[in-house]
Amino acid sequence: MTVQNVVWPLALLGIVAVALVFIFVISQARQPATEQETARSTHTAHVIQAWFFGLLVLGFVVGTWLTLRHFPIPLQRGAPLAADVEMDVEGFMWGWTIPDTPIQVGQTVAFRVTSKDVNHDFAIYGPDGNLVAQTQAMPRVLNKLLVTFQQPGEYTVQCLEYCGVGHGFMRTKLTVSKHATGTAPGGTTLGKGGH
Ligand SMILES: [Cu+2]
Repeated sequence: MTVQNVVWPLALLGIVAVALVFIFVISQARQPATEQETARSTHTAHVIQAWFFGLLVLGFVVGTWLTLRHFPIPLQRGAPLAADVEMDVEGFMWGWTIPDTPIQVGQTVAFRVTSKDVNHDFAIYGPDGNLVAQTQAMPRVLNKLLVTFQQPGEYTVQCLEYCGVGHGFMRTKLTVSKHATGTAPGGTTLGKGGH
């Protein structure tokens, strides 16, 4: 299950919860309170506010730590700087020019990404539908993206930067094959790689 599939029901639940709080508050509205009641409820409100903001700050601190402590992620930390394969990628309205170089599991590919016209975003989704890596494709700029392919299958390249009416169709496939027999360690291809 992708993260998005978890997040949107949670967001929906959150919206419903906020709506229920509003409905509750409106349903509790009645005649103006006496001075004593007002003083008491003001004090209570201050205490609740202090706790609420305290917990909110604590939540942000803990949430930030939980989500950022993985960085730099092991793939980036341990990735070899030398690539097994180099591929020149060019985005254009609306498609991708990518060489037909065979890729095998375990190989590190250096994508040298640029654009022919406007800004695009070169994003690679794995066979499971999860985002593997992405970088901007910009005219007159060369961005290098190192990706070590961990699983075989069909990867989808999709533009992630809105670039006009054809943006949604700006996708193509990358096939990553299993280790072919007769492949030397380090990824030197002896066979055709079952493309
Ligand atoms: Cu686009």
